[in-house]
Amino acid sequence: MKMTKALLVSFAFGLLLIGAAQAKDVKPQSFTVVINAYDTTIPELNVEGVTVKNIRAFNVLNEPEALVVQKGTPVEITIDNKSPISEGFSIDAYGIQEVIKAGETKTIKFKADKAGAFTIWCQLHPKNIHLPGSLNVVEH
Ligand SMILES: [Cu+2]
Repeated sequence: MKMTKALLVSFAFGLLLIGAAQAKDVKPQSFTVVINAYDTTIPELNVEGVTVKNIRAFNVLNEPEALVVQKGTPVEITIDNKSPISEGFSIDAYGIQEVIKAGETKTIKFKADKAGAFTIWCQLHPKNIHLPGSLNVVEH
């Protein structure tokens, strides 16, 4: 009797472990990346006695800037482009190169089967106006 109960408990525990392992394998990890543009104008700035007028800076960045995922996990990234112009979304190591029009949302899917830190960048515009993002695929 005591033996049977112990067996049942270990069997149930085993099922739980199998269930957890399967859920971990199939469940995709979802991210939402918002591409935002910031247009900053400083009307007047005095630096060490020199006055500079109308300093304009235009920056585009991905929010959040870093995505972290376990190696082997299916990944879904929804990209929401809030920039007033088309933006690019590239991850070279994964062969991803998308163009998202202004105001458009696009979802991409892939399996994170390569470990490492990969730059997410915009292939359409000069790199100096973009703050690049990163995809970090970590080993178990
Ligand atoms: Cu861009």
